[in-house]
Amino acid sequence: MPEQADVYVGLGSNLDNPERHVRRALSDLDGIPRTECTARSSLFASPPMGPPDQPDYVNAVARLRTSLAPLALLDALQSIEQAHQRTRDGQRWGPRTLDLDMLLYGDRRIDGDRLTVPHPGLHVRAFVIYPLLEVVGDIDIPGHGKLESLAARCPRGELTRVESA
Ligand code: ROI
Repeated sequence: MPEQADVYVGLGSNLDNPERHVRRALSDLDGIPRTECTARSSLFASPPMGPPDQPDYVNAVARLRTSLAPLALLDALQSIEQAHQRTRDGQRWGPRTLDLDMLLYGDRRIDGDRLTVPHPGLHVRAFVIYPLLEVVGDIDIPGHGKLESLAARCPRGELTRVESA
């Protein structure tokens, strides 16, 4: 059996029935080869970070158990985004049908051309920190310390639960 890792993925959508995109993506994650979705957070609504002239987001976090290597998993996440009509030609930080961000891959730190892990925005984004806390409880985020202390420095703001896990 190849080595397995727990991976946390952040999901976000704010176009074309965002809640449906997030729910379908959660089941798509379970269909990735050599990968199982072992937990997920509630769904949360959050105002956009970035340009304010776009709809609110639906966000969630999933935990995957996988034996895929980080870049093979990234390929799989990007093909799910594409299957959700995700385009990458819009404005920076503009609206999107589906965003799948690899937040954590075990306790690894990765700094490559295609992938940075822990995700560079993780420690300042309420819409990532609070759903992640729901799934994992308090853990150490490589390079940033305990998740609980990141939460203490990052107010929940207008993040609201739209559906419980
Ligand atoms: N803002 C919120 N609230 N949720 C997101 O998932 C999200 N994703 C993004 C940017 C555009 C940074 N803003 C976001 O990529």
